[in-house]
Amino acid sequence: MIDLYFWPTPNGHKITLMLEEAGLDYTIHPVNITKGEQMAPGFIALSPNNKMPAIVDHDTGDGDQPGGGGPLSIFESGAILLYLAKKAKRFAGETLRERVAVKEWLFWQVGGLGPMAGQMSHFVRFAPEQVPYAIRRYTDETTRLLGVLNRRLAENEFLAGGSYSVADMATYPWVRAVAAAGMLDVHAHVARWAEVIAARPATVTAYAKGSAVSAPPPPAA
Ligand SMILES: N[C@@H](CCC(=O)N[C@@H](CS)C(=O)NCC(=O)O)C(=O)O
Repeated sequence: MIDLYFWPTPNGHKITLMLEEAGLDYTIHPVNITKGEQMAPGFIALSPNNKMPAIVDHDTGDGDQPGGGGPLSIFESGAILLYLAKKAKRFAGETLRERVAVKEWLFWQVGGLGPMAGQMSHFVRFAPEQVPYAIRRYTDETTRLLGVLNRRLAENEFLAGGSYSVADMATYPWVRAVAAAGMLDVHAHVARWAEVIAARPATVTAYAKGSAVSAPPPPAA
């Protein structure tokens, strides 16, 4: 059983996508980042950078190794996805070249598209003051990165090549988030790829479970 510390943002959805694809048992523990729950000492003990997602795996199977046995906590979405791919023995590429490509595009996402699109969203939607330079800088960089993605997907079905992988699962939630702002209109290959991923049963289930986490409670009877 895996405990998932989660809030329904793109970084959170990456992990539910993978857990659903892999068919691993998990329990969601909401970390309401809009109320500062990521700063609670109990959560920081699992995720020292005080950001979600984080997981705790209670069934690591490494009891015979030095320091092994007992629950294992993991923070940083890229590290979590690579761990889960190893555990599931799936979604990390099927050939040497695909396995290298999975890491290239996973690192590209966590170091590039995620931070840039996140800053764009912050300055466009949440900043208490309008900062035109920041809006332009992060929008331009996100647009450039979508162009990079579009070129890759013009020649490959998925980011690693022919097989769906954790690199796609890391990237898709950010693309889905910016699609609402009309940013895919000029990136036809990204739009094609996003439609394919959106239709996967695991994607539908992952987003349904994720959205339920922050849904308002039903009115009292
Ligand atoms: N590099 C981290 C980023 C995680 C991240 O930025 N999480 C955000 C939500 S999407 C968060 O927990 N924010 C709370 C805060 O900044 O205090 C990862 O990939 O896991």
